Amino acid sequence: MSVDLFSPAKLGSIELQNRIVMAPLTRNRAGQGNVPQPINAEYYGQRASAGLIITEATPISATAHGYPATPGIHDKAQVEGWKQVTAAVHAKGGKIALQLWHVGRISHPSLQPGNALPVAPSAIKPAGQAFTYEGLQDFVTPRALAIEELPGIVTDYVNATKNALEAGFDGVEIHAANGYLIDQFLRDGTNKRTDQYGGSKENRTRLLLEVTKAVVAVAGADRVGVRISPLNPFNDISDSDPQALFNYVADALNPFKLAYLHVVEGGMGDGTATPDFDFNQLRQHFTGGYIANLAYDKAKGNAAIASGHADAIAYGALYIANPDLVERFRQDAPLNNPDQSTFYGGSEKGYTDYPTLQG
Ligand code: 8OZ
Repeated sequence: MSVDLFSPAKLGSIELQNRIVMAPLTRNRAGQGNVPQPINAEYYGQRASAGLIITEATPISATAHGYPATPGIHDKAQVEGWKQVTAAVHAKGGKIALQLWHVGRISHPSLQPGNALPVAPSAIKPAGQAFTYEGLQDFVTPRALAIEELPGIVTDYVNATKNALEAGFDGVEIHAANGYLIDQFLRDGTNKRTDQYGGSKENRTRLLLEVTKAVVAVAGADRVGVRISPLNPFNDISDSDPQALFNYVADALNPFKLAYLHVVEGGMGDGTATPDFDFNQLRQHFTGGYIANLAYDKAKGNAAIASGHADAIAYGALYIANPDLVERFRQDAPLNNPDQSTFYGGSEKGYTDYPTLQG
């Protein structure tokens, strides 16, 4: 029998009942103090038939925040809140990994402790505006992290990983994608450092490797994934040679024997990839499990699994609108359309009220 989206899989030590993964999705519905609420547990529990759920990006420290109402994993109340989420998913036989997030420069003083400047590899202001509690506000020029501060950032990832395990997660995913802190270090458009964390691609990858090593030491490599987005220009990120950079990133991650590499295979928005980047080549470089994401449907997902390109496929927008996506794919049933106006923030509308086939 051939392998397809409905075949079980093992990513590291995480056993998936199928290869349909719920992508990380920012929904801005955490409660006071960035604490997960019962409604968040309900939302994730509704989607527990996925082979693996990856949570929305989750700030690892107070300074890692860059958006309103994103649930953190850096204090006791947040850990208690997340316990409801993992319990809801596990009660239905699902698996769930927490995505570890530091936004770096994609923040605003109003979202920072003491109204401080956001931090980044270099003091370069991103084009665009931050989502704040007071509405959209222009990004500011961030403060470049001193080299002495980097071990503290790694420690924040370690503490967040310990918290995630205490909260009952099956794994953690290091968010190294979409123009946030680790991606800001990786790219030569945002990293102009002259120390050992800037310059060559080896130096720019150093922070990712240090974070990965430290997180692996806590969780075990077989419960750790890394997400990258070589082509995504989101958050004003750029690089002069993404193919060379991310081939190297894959090579450098191989010795850890991670559970998986999760790749956003294009630019968010239209899903188109610039023709000069070859995701198959990137895949060849990585020796472990591979989750592909962006603009996949059922047919493309099955084709990517059958060809050996991917071990599993992560679906984002489709998972917002279809809590029973696995069953709908199984039956080739019609899919609900996601309502963009309720993606970020709000209540149960557009969050926990999408119908299943059962109603
Ligand atoms: C959309 C809106 C806000 C945040 C990402 C965490 O792109 C995000 C995000 C996406 O990884």
